Amino acid sequence: DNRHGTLLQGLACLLALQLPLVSAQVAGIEKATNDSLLWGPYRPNLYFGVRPRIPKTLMGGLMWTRVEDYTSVQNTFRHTCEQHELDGYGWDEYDVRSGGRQTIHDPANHVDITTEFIKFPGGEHGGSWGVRIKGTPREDASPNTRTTVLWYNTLEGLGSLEVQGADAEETGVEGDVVLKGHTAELGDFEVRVTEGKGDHPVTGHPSYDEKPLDRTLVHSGQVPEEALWQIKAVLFAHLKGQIDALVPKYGEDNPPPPAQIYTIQHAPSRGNIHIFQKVFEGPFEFDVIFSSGSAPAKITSEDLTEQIDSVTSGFSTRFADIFKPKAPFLKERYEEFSKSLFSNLIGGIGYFYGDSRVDRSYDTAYEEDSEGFWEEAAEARGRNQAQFEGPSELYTSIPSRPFFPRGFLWDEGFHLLPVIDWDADLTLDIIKSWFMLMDEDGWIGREQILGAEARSKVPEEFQVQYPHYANPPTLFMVISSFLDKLDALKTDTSNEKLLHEKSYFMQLANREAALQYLRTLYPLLKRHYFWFRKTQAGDIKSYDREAFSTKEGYRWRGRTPQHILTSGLDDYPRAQPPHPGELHVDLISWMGMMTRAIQRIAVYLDEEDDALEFAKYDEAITRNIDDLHWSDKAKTYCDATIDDYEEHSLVCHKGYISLFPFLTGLVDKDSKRLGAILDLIGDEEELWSPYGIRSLSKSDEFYHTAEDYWRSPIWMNMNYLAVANLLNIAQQKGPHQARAKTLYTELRKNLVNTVYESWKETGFAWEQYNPETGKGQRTQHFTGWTSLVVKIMAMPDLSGERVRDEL
Ligand code: 6A9
Repeated sequence: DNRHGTLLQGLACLLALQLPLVSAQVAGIEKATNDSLLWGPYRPNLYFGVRPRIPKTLMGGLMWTRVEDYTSVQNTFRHTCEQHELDGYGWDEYDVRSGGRQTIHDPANHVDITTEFIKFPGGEHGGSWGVRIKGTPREDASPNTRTTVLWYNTLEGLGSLEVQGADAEETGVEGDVVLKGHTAELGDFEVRVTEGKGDHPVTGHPSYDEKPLDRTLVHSGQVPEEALWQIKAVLFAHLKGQIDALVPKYGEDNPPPPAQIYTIQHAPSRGNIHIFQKVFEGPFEFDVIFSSGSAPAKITSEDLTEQIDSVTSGFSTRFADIFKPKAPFLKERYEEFSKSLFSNLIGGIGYFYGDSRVDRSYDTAYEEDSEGFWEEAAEARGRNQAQFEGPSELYTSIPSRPFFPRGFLWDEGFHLLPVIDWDADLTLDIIKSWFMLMDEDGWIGREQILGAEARSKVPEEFQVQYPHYANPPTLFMVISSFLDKLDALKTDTSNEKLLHEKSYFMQLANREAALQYLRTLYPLLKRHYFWFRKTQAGDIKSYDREAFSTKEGYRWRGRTPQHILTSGLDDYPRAQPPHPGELHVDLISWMGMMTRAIQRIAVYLDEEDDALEFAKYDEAITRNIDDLHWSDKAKTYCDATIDDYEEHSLVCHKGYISLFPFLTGLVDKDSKRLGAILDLIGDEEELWSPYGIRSLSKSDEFYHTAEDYWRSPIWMNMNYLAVANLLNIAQQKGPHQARAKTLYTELRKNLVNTVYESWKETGFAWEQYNPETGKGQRTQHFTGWTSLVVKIMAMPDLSGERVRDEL
């Protein structure tokens, strides 16, 4: 009837009113999160470089060198992070939202440099920022060590950049220099390079009048865009021109001193590249301040001073709340260590933009379905069928600033496990960025080498990505962690820790925002999941066993006799020779982890049919892990292959591979295999070492052989999974609880000490650790998954010792 009708109409009105309200709130959350993440040291390949998360835009960077002789400048000129040239560098404290402090120890230049980077919210264009650059001569430096410091800004794409009020007729600028600019995304802005503090060399050379060193030199120019990231080469060419002009003027036997000769021509104007140079003698300090035109006020050096203090103390408080190391790591030094590792992880986050090389030939050899497939595939790769694709963008953290400053898919899932405890919104943004790279089929490239600058670091033969190559789906672990947090918040609103973190958990604290995020992501997750099932399926028809009626068996594509790079465990020993019928136990385990994660999301989103389907796969995968991969003889999980008699046979090399069902959380506390798994972990003749779990058993024939990359060394990502799963077993009543507790306690202690001792000794985190000596090895400054030790320190102490000796 009528009354009923109006009521319903009224209700509809209310709903209509309410819905946009909710989404406006969600949109507000998104804007706030985007604004505070817009700027950052998002060029982690540089010692210090800043840019916004905008494709073609304003960038900045820092360069320096000692200038005391004519010859060493080539080798001591710093810009991009390189291995083995510094005594340690990185963020002691860093928060993506507010900023932090980096310290750089440069022995060859006899100087320590700090970069204190601070963000200032406000206005319509993502706010302002400032960086304070300080140089302190090292102990061994002579008191008049001369340092040349260069700051530069470049502009890609449309917009303008012009030095304001500087006179090219002068010999430099006294006081601050201001660069005015405009782009569509950033609006109007200025970059101010302050006069700063410090003495300048007075050389007494007759050229000094022409080239005095007590002011800031500015050189502006217009160069092709491809040249912008190669600024060092551009600058060196320019300096050479300067030297060629200056030297003849004063004669070969009386050239201007190095501090003077290595200076740019003062020529401020407009252009897409602006270099600012200062020459100091002894300690120095100056600021570079970006003020957004739409922000209420320009930022001053005083603002910067004030904020540096408050950001530092804010960071420490939050850090103590979230990651305070638990016993036995109570000494102050562990907290400092933990802060540094974590800060380097999030201080290493970068924004990348550019094209990439993909081979989309779908060459039949890439089906890898015949014997000898790897030779055919190698030939197909040799036919160079790659094309440029994109450009695309990626917001991600990276394994290592000097060596691999770019995104790696399975590394990223590990990176985000600590990051999500600190800043859930940031984490969700990074996950989204990765899933946006997915193609129509559901593929995401394993290694993201976007643009010419990123490519310049990678040998040609490693640049091409193939759309049938996978990499472990670790981002699903992070999504599970997000759901854990949502659940914890729902059941325990008094959970102080989560509430404290609320400001960085807007999508968590706001249920509607969380659901909306998951709903948007879900189709992509599904596409990726089904891409895996289809493209990495194993050929289990050949296994003539009833239990294998379901198709759950998997094989990594892209293997060669010596490597399965796609598995992430590059040279781990596998079946020989490769066979198209082989099945990989690590892959089926990843599939199990992924299936459980996506099933949980489906339940969350009330996708009931999907949830039922995933539950079926989960059951079959769990069963087939045992049926296809458990060896009664070796008492461990193994890869499978087809032997000479065309029969299913197991290939057992004890090590990380054998632990995979356990590492991915698929082995229940009551499993009858759990005892054997714990035996393997704890056996000193097999995987156990005083420094962590070895990648391959000491008793395996391939231990320490060939490249010895994943054939003995201790890797922190796998050890993290081991310690986390031991903890899980240790916290539930069950037949193996006590054993798990002991192993957990010992392993946790060993891992932390290994990374800590090496960090203390060398100043760096390393890619892996030696199982015999505990020393860090391979890539230096590997601040990627090695940072998981931050989470390990914050895990509970289950030792039960009332009074224990602190380490
Ligand atoms: C080749 C060399 C200047 C190898 O951490 C990234 C990856 C891991 O995903 C993988 O599991 N690392 C591990 O086995 C490093 C891979 C680096 C490849 C770069 C080019 C650069 O030469």
